[in-house]
Amino acid sequence: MKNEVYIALGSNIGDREKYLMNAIIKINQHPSICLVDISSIYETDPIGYTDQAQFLNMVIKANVELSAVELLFALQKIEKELNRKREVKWGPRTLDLDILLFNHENIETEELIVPHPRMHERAFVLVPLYELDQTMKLATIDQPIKTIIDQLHDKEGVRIWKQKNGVDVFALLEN
Ligand code: A4P
Ligand code: MG
Repeated sequence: MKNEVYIALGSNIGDREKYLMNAIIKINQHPSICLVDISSIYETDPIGYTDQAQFLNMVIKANVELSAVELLFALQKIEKELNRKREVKWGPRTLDLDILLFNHENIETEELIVPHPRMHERAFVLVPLYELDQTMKLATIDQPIKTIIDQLHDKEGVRIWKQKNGVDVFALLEN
């Protein structure tokens, strides 16, 4: 059982890059998760609850030998280990790990909705996702990602912060 997944990472408290990197290290150390690819890191204006600091966001691709809900629990454990507290909905966080896609499955349970219900309206998710797969179509909308990004108002709020081929990021994948 090998499942192909995309996970969104976000941080806007403390050493944001360190939280993202530590999350990737922990994800990659999980015995049932194999990291396949990572996007560049983007600095993004906050969406939803806007009175908070800018985020760093990125997307990773992985193969997992877990069910979707097992993956959710593994990611929530990592969020907790990296000081995530749940206070304000959509508010500041050291680390947010959201499952964007799980194969091509549609999942709707109390604890998990996949594809992530707000991903198609968020440039901070779609821009890094597009970097990983330019041919992908979002099943929910049946449009290429590029077409959706071009129509999004918040895309100006998403700026490259560290290019993927920066030494630091590649060093992670080689471990
Ligand atoms: N849950 C349901 N579906 C999923 C899924 N696909 N992946 C449930 C992960 N979790 C999922 O999440 C609440 C509940 O969602 C979980 O218990 C899980 O069972 P949470 O992380 O505890 O709470 P939250 O972060 O307030 O909600 P959520 O849904 O993660 O928030 P969003 O919608 O991701 O918004 N602006 C910028 N620029 N960058 C950001 O990263 N993030 C948010 C958070 C708002 N604004 C942002 C950013
Ligand atoms: Mg979340």
